[in-house]
Amino acid sequence: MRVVAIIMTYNEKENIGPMLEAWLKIAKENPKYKFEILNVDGSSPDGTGEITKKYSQKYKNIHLLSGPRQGMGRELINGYRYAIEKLKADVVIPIDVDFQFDPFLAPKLLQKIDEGYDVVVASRRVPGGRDYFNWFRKLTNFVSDTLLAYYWAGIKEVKDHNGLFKAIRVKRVLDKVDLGKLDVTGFVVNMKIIYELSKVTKKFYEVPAIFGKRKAGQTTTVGLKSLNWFLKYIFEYILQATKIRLERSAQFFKFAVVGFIGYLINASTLQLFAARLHFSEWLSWGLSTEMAIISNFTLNNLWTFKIKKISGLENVIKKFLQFNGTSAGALLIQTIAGTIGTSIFGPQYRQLLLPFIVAFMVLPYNYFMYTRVIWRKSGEKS
Ligand SMILES: Nc1nc2c(ncn2[C@@H]2O[C@H](COP(=O)(O)OP(=O)(O)OP(=O)(O)O)[C@@H](O)[C@H]2O)c(=O)[nH]1
Ligand SMILES: [Mg+2]
Repeated sequence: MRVVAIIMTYNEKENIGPMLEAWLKIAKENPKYKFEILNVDGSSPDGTGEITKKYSQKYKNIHLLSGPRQGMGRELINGYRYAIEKLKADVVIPIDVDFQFDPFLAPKLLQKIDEGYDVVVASRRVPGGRDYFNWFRKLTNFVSDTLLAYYWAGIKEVKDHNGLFKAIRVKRVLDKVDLGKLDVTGFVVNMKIIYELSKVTKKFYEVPAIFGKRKAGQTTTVGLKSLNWFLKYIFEYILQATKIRLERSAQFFKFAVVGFIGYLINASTLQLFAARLHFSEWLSWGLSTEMAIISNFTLNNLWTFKIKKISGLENVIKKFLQFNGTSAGALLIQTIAGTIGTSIFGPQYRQLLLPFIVAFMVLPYNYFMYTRVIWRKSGEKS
């Protein structure tokens, strides 16, 4: 397994050497993984990149990605891309250079990846984890992490959204994320990536981590010293959290509308087949349910999940059959319960039986299938 550590730096000449040494040591102590060490440096004027360059001449698994300072967000995305495309990463581990996170926690994160988790976060918000923030940072972190990310945006996969240090599986996880969409500059990038990842996997894990004091050098991003940057980052955080909130409610709304249309189609075709065309009872229930399934699939594909729209005839057919597969139970339940119900109560109760069956049998069944399928199949949301 190829693991790429992504070390972010801006003016960190005191820290970069010890951090590279630490990763060389981790690589030596954990020979079961193949480590590549990538320093993403925003052309630090203090010569941080020069130090990495010297190391890279001596160690061929040390790499430097240097470019103009674009802020943590954009540069981290460049780092992910470089790790995936150039260094062929199976797992990426971004980390701060200043030893606030202990890099020697990495093997523990990797162990959880080996166990099958896709995103393993070094977390200060689970028992055993903690931070040494001052009151001001505690406050800003509470607002951004707990209020904005957890409650407002509703990202409940993890409790700690703002740390950089985490292990992310590439195949079918990070490579499914549209990195171009992560167009942010500040530290909100960490929350945003957790959100994008939550669309492709539910396999998150938080390993307790202690976030200590910076080992050397000075803070580069947040702090009262750079009030402008600070306000800009906070504003960006509020904006992004709100965007996520809206995206989620819009999707839920569309999903509900599609379901309602499906119901109307179900009810009207049931009436048509059974009362007008005098099809047999079970055929009418079965056919009308299938009509609703087709409508739900088509509208959800074209509208609700437009972003991830399935295209290409072969793919559409495959997905449709799969969708039918998970709906087979609903089809059976509705056909059997409908036919039996009508034979007991009489055909005049058909239109009353339908909502009853949908609400008390089909919806609970779908919910069960949905959660079970998601839990079983990692990285794939059908
Ligand atoms: N490439 C790049 N790295 C950056 C940039 N800004 C900050 N970093 C790095 O990102 C990491 C986190 O920044 P820090 O300044 O430590 O932010 P912080 O941990 O919130 O602040 P402190 O608690 O004071 O350390 C460090 O490794 C920085 O060197 C940037 O614009 N570009
Ligand atoms: Mg720091």
